[in-house]
Amino acid sequence: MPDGMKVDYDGLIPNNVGLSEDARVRKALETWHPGYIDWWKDMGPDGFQESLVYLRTAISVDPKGWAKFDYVRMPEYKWGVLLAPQVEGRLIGFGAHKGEPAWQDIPGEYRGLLRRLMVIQGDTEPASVEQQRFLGKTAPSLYDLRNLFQVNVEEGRHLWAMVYLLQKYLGKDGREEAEELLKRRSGHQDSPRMLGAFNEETPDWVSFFMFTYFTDRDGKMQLEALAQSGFDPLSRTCRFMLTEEAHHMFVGETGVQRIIERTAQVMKDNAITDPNDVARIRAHGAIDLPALQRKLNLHFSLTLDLFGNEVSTNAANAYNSGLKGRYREDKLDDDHRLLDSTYKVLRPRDGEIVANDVPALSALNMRLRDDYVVDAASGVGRWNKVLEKAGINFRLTLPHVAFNRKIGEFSKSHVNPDGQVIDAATWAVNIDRWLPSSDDKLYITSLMKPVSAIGEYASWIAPPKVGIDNKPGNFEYVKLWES
Ligand code: BYC
Ligand code: FE
Ligand code: FE
Repeated sequence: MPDGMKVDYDGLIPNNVGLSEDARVRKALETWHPGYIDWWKDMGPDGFQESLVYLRTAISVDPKGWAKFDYVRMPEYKWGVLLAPQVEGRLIGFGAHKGEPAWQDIPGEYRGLLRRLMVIQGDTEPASVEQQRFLGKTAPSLYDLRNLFQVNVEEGRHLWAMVYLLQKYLGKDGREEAEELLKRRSGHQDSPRMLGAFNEETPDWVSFFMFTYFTDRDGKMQLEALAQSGFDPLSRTCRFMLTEEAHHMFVGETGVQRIIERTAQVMKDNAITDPNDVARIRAHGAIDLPALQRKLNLHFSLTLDLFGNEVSTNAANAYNSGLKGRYREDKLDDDHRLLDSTYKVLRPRDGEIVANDVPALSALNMRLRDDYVVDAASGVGRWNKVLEKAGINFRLTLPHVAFNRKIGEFSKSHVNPDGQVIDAATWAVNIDRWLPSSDDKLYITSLMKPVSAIGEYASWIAPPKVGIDNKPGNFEYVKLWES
């Protein structure tokens, strides 16, 4: 294994950043550790802390094989500090410092900006664990239960990733932020998590799969943008986090796909040809496609809010300073400064949606969101392939980006999923057709019964085609009680 890829497992905190020779940061992290474990026990998966879970743990940062699988009790998971190997001679790729050597330390003038970016990133990670805290109690199978917990422990590790950077590079300020990250709570009235979508509920497994498909994908896009950072330790951290993120989105994509497969099977077995024949589909314990579309509409629109305002001086500053780039900045072919270019931003004007040219630097949130929508559409296409093959006359679609928005240009407009600006009355009459209705919620909640026998799956979801780590679908992915 090449140097810099191996992880040191000797101390309390597995790492490839030389913690054993860095007494100050090691001590800071060891001091933070008990509070983290308390947080995990209080706010992590409820009721499964003693179960043995078949989890992957990183043992190297080599993208070709960094994981080892074994049964682990979650509080004993090896949360480590893992950075992608340093690239010799890496240069800053964009903004005012383009072409200068990447920073190994934080330039004094950028402490505030970077602190904010790292704290916001860090805040989302424990937030998602809090949102998913009760889902274990209603898992549709041991396979899905294990996937939930894998996602949860890795989001915990992502918090560690940001806390390490805060503690190492921002001294006392960083230590205070690290403490605060353990204090805020998703959905809490007085000390909520920082971004809107992370204070929403993830009340059931359909939402969990939509969340890991759509919202973890915002994680991917933001991490890709931060992986371009001129602050090299942040870039390296995000590059390794991205290798974990792929699994989270896989869980979401295949989860939704398996719901569709099951619904298609139920329709076929019972000669139901109309996808809107909700009563009959539900009578067989499957999830009707219109309800699935409404869940999709909700989670897609909530996630779009995470890109911030379409026009943002924060984003312009972060780019100009070389701290946060565009999606795949290093693959783009332009001047990487954006001082003279423009970008199209969608806005409501007199009841229409128009595209205005604005300075490209200030439109970077819009641009990242556009890249996100393209990325998110690809999986929807794969879901529709399943419907096409099954001969079902229904297609899932992404709603218009202006639909159901709370942040940005459209936060004060009502726009339907097709992208037409409508009045408040029309919105109110149709909302149950476009977003999960109380009827959907009641029905989906009624399906959320745990299935914990080895190899069995709930009525509303098909088994996976292949299991995890080449294990079959009927592998004991979680030993609920030690035998
Ligand atoms: N909710 O200039 P603007 C993940 C605030 S997900 C509440 O447009 P900016 C994960 C904003 O803070 C990835 N407030 O903002 C996924 C600002 O407040 P201040 C997380 C919001 O900075 C699943 C003000 O409005 N990582 O990893 O251009 C599971 C003006 O806004 C929201 C990141 O987001 C909101 N949605 O853009 C687990 C990367 N949006 O400063 C994990 C780091 C905006 O004026 N963050 N505001 O008081 C950023 O790059 C940026 O902060 C944002 C916002 C893109 C989020
Ligand atoms: Fe994460
Ligand atoms: Fe994630």
